[in-house]
Amino acid sequence: MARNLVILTGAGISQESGLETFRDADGIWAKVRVEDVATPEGFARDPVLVHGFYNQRRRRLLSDTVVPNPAHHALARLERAWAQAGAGAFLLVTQNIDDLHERAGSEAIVHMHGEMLKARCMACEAVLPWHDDLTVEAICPACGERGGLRPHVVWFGEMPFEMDRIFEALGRADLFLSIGTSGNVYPASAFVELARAAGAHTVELNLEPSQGAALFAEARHGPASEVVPHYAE
Ligand code: BV8
Repeated sequence: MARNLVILTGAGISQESGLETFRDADGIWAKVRVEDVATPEGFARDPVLVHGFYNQRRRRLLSDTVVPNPAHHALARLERAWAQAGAGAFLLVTQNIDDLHERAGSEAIVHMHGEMLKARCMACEAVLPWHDDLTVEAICPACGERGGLRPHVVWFGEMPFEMDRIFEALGRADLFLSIGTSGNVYPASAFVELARAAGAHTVELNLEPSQGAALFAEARHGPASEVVPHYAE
């Protein structure tokens, strides 16, 4: 039977690669206020602070020590095996703005919260690869506007990307895996209910039970680098 698989990942899958999560005790939201660095209002109020927040995370992501971990590699292998078996549709939806899934070889990826290695021009809407620090002085290579570039990420109150494609995939899912996410942020936190409504088997692979744990038919708890390869093989 064709088996359409949708996978959702969150910060927990990148934690063992050395990237901070958000809501763990030592997480990002313990150090900076969401309102100041992850909202359009915060950016309008203090763009230098917000650029600094993302520049620091971008530099960390591009450092030599941050590489995909066995969980990222297991999902890339699973995608290839899925295609080779002609098993059905495969979609990897990530809330993460890092590029570790790409570096591990995953291809069918949706970055619903954007990507920190891209900038967007607020004047011409161009989306540009961006591996340097972003500043309020930066000039858009596409239109020449100075000071109009922002991180190409989705802040609270903004519309996540490719929601139609995600909802369509969830509507025909047979299997839904949720990996490394606390289930705190909507609309990602509602995906398990959409998958269940479509008749999918739902599995949570997480260090500990998430906020939405009771909604899943199955759960495996432990570090992603152990639990995901074991489940995916
Ligand atoms: C929207 C920016 C409309 C990029 C982020 C009141 C009630 C309910 C909802 C709302 C409300 N008021 C407003 C809302 C909506 C709001 C929302 O959900 N607010 C919540 C917080 C109250 N959402 C929005 O505004 C979204 N937009 O709703 O638009 C709409 C809706 C539908 C369709 C169209 C339009 C926009 C949300 C995007 C916000 N941007 N970040 C960035 O800087 O990264 S959110 C931020 O949280 C990140 O993107 C992150 O990806 C995301 C989710 O966090 P997690 O990935 O889950 O990370 P977390 O630290 O929380 O959890 C990590 C988990 O991993 C833990 O469970 C931990 O145990 C586990 N773990 C740790 N280590 C490991 C591990 N697991 C395995 N192995 C390990 N080693």
